[in-house]
Amino acid sequence: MGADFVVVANRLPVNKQVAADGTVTWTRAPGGLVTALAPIFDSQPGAWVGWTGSADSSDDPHVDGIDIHAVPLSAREVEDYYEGFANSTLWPLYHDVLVKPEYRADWWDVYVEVNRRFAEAASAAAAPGAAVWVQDYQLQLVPAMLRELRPDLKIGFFLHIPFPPFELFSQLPWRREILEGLLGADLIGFHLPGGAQNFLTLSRRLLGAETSDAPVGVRSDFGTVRFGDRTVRVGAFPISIDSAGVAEQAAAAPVIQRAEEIREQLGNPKTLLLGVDRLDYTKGIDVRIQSLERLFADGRLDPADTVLVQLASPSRENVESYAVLRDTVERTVAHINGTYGTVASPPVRYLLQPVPRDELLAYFVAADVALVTPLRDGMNLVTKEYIASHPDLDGALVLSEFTGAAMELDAAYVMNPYDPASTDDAVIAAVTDDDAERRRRMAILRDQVMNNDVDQWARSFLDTLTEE
Ligand code: GDG
Repeated sequence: MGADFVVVANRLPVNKQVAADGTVTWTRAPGGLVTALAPIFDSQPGAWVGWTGSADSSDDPHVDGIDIHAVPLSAREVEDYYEGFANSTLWPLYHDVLVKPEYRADWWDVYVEVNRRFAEAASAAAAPGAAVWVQDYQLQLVPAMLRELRPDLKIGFFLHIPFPPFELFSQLPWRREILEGLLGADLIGFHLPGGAQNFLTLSRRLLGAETSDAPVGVRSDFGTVRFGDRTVRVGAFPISIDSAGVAEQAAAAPVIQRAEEIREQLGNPKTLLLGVDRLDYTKGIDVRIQSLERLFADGRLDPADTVLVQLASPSRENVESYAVLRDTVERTVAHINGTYGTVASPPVRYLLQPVPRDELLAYFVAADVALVTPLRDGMNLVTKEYIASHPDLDGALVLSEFTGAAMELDAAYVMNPYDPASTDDAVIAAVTDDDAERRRRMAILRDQVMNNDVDQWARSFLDTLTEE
């Protein structure tokens, strides 16, 4: 039989709970992608192919409404495919080589093997003629492998991270294989037209494929790559959030109350700055903390009435560059608190723990200014969640021009994270501009986020994939 709609992603959208008596139950994980696709799963039978997140596990999760197909990975495969090729080769290469990518043939071999296993699982899950949507950089070979097994399928691919220009991508020893893997799809989606444009250039220059010349638009004016006897479409589909859902959750009385409590617990500072990120070297956590230190040192901000809350969720802790980043951030935080704080009120509050969703929203509501300062980021959903949490138009957003979000949200206080003066000036403007200016900017940002939600993202991609 099989499903008419299949999502293939590195991770399954499930959480495991083990009761005291050992009984295991599975629930839908409340993540971005599963929320985005929930309406589509509700309207037709759908399957999801992915890994549970545990190595060497024979778990076979079941949840309501989605036919789950677990792809098992051994501990060695997690090391070589996930921590190795995906997160120590592709992730840094696609993020401007912020960390030196490692090119290892043994990792590549395992990446190929694991991609094949995902393709086989997808092939088994899909009904004849089904639409299959493959997600992200871990699975770039799946489209071609799946097409080989199942030429009857409509295959889409979406990349959640930036797609680099020719000059960077060409470093990859397996550059042709990756391009050919992606070209197994009927539609390849990127967040930004620039990523799509990079893909067209690479297909032309590295594969000699015939490609369209016209500029790629946003959800329109798709590019094309003529590859073998097929034409592959390439487009920009900027991802978003469940804007109305986030706005509603952020406006709930317990969240508002918790936001007030947070400010009180922090000593009711005049200015509450907020950073929320996975602890990742792309996110520019060090950029904002170093800016704060300069602003204190120059007397432009007063440490007595300014607090920065940095919520950092642990990420990829087995990868060396992440451990290095963690040390740098922790040393800088300690240095600022040691230099500018008092025992009772350190100006930086840093958490290295994931916080529950409602608690996170309360921080969004409480913060006067969100600091989103990545050195490179595909989109950045934290930006959009912060904006959706401010229906009263209070709040201000400092946003790096190197995020995908900056393309749509140029009414933010946009800064260049490589330029300390630009960073400091943006933070100061966001803190000190008068209410009218802050509200003017927030109104434009809100219009953009409330009118372009994740449902539009998913539907525009899938409608383009399935249209005749
Ligand atoms: C990749 C791309 C692209 C964070 N800490 C906690 C927590 N979060 C939530 C945020 C947000 C999500 O995690 C992070 O999304 P981002 O988009 O900001 O960043 P990545 O994880 O790097 O995502 C990125 C995205 O894919 C989608 O295409 O935008 O560019 O890198 O939703 O709120 N949630 C909870 N506790 C935390 O401590 N509950």
